[in-house]
Amino acid sequence: MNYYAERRKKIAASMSDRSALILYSGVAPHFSEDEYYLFEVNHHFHWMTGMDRPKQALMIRKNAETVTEILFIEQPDPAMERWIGKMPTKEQAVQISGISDVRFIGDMDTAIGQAMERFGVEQLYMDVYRHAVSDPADYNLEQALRLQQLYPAVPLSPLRPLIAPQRAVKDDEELRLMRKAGEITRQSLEEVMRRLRPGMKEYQVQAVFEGSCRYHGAEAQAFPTIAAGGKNACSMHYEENHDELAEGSLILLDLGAKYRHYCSDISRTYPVSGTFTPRQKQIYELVLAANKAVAEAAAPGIPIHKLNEIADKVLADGLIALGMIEKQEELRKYLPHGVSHPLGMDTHDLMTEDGILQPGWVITDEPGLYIDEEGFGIRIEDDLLITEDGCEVISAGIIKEAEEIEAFMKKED
Ligand SMILES: [Mn+2]
Repeated sequence: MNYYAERRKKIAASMSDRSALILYSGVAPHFSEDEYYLFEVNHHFHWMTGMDRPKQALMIRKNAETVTEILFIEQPDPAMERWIGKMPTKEQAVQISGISDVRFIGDMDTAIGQAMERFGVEQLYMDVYRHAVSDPADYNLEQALRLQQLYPAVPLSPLRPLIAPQRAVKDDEELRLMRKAGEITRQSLEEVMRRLRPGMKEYQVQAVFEGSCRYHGAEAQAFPTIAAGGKNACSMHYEENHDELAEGSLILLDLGAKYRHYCSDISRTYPVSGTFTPRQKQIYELVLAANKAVAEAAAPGIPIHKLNEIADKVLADGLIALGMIEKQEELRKYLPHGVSHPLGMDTHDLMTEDGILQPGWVITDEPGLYIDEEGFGIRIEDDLLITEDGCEVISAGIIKEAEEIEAFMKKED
């Protein structure tokens, strides 16, 4: 079975009659002089083809229930291969993607012309996503603007609403990669616990984690590593990681390996000296209880935002009992963020508009409490796979009980 063929079948099923989908893998943005940023393949393109090189494209045409697929790749060029290594051949592209009609990218515009004129395409689907108004257009958006100018009578529709509900549900191959990303993250967090000491710099903790991820086969980090000691944990997106870790303090780590384009997103909070103080443990246990309550509640049919209420209730009740707040509304003082988001190729992955959990979705479970006045913050984040009757904590192997963490750090001393 070819997973990519199965995925394309789902997208084609939701395309209208007499329509075409055109999707490019993209190009690496320019950095400076003769350098380019690392190439990141368009995630929809990779999801639909399994290919991950620049200057490739996919065209799907649908006409009276007949679906035609063409994959375009760069023509292998021996002179270029001397510099960059072997380029995939047509045969390899057929093998990976399951698309039998593979052509060279130089022939793409001819194929577009034929589709538009000869086959009377009346609807065009492209990736026209824009995150912020101020962002420069990415490659697919540029191409959409170009084709819109060439074919002003053919309406352009965003691909995103078709693909988002499908990408939210992970198939077996995606789950295999996500479990592997999670496993590398577990191994690398254990390496961090082995080496964590007072006096280390936050960036050294980051280096231990990231070096271990690469050592175990991850190609990149899922997102910039947060290694926030002490009060730095109270800044939600602290990424500077340049401070020294003090004796008796906590370090909040929010990080994850990326394995073959799939992300893991985990937070753990460790005592730098190997043991939690009673006060740290008190707050830690409260966050852990909220983390477990969310995993307990996550199930098909529940809207993802409902998980916020579940975490908030546990945390607010706890803080009220500790006399830190008087009513639930005051919780925001200690918890400014939501507790869950979908996870996949994107760290904040795609989902349906209603956000109602379905089997096959992978979401995070990340409550936290940030006590600025006491100089520490705690977040515990797991990744959950929604199953038929609840969820599976796919990061269950990454220890999180306070006693387990203390025992692990002691043993490794
Ligand atoms: Mn997260």
